[in-house]
Amino acid sequence: MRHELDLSLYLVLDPVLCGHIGMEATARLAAAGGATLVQLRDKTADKASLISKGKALKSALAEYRIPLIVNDDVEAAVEIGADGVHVGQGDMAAAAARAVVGNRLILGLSVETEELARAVDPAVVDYVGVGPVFATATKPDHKQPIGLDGLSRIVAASPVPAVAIGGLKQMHVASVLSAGARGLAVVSAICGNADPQQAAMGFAREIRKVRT
Ligand code: TZP
Ligand code: MG
Repeated sequence: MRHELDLSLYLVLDPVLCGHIGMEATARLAAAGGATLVQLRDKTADKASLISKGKALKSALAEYRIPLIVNDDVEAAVEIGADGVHVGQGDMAAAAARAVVGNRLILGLSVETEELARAVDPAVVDYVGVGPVFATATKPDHKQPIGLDGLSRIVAASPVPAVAIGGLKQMHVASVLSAGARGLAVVSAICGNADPQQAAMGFAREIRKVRT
C-alpha cells in the first residue's frame, strides 16, 4: 500500500529559503501548522548530504505522520526510506522511476502542458505537479506561467490528482481549488515566512473554509 496521499498543503523545502531556521525546523513547524506533505528539494546538495538531510527529515516527519517526498533523485529517495519521489520532465522517466521504487512509494511528476498531462499513465504516476501558476523567483528558469486558466485546463487533462505550484499565497487558495487542483504546493510562502507554523495554519484554515 502506498502512503495515503493528501495533497492539500504540500510544503516544498528549499535550503536557501529555509535558511533562517533550516529545513528540518521549517518542516516541523509547517507540519504542526497543517502541512499534509513535505518535499525535500535541494539542488545544491551532493548525494551523500541529500541522503543525510533526507534521513533526518524522514524521522522528524514520522512524528507528525506526514509523508516525505524527495525531488529529482530516485535512488536517494529509496536510500532515505522516503515515502515518495517527485520527478520532472528532465529527470528519470516516470515509468523507470516506478520500476526503481516499486509500488509502495508515491510517485509525482511535473507537467507543464495539457499534452503532458494527457500522456500521464495513472498506473505509474500518483499525482502531477502543475505550474508555475504564477511567476516566481524561487525557480528562476521557469517557463511562462500558466495562470489559473492554464491550471484548470491541465488539471482537466490529467488522469491523476493535481497539486498546483508557483507563486502561490494564502489568497490563492480558493481560486486554485476551484480550478480543480487538490492542493497547493508552496515554497516561499512558508519557507520564507518568519513564522512557518502560522503561515501553514493560514493556508490550512483557508483550505478548510473553501471545502466546507
Ligand atoms: N516548480 C514550479 S514553480 C516552483 C517549482 C519548484 C517554485 C515555487 O516556489 P514558490 O516560492 O512557492 O513560488
Ligand atoms: Mg526535477
